[in-house]
Amino acid sequence: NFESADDAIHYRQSAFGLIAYQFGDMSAMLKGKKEFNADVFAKRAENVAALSKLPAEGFIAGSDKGNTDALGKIWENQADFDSRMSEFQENAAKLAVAAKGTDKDAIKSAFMNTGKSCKGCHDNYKKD
Ligand code: ASC
Repeated sequence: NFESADDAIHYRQSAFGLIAYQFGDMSAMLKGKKEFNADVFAKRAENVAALSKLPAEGFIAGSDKGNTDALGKIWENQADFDSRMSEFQENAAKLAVAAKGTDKDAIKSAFMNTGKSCKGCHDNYKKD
């Protein structure tokens, strides 16, 4: 339980920041901006799968007020938000599985699906 909206906002932003780092590194490898290292990639994907479970707890009622890009719409569409969050977690788990294998197309497609989960929620529920 958080003491305040600010604490909840800080918590979820910390988790998203760690997710973004993992994601950025995987993206660089898939785009050929850095050498693809299967072990590092698999670790990043594992990290996202684990980290994907964290942010939801930080979206407490009233925490659209403060230093946040989260829109109040989240709490008016809680079921949709929750299902998008679950879909993100499922896609991240699938990416972690694919990343343990050697099928680059499967890895890329699982990565794209996870990215779509990120973007889908941002487009709907994040200030631009
Ligand atoms: C990232 C990042 C996002 C997502 C999104 C995916 O690396 O910071 O917000 O990917 O752009 O479409």
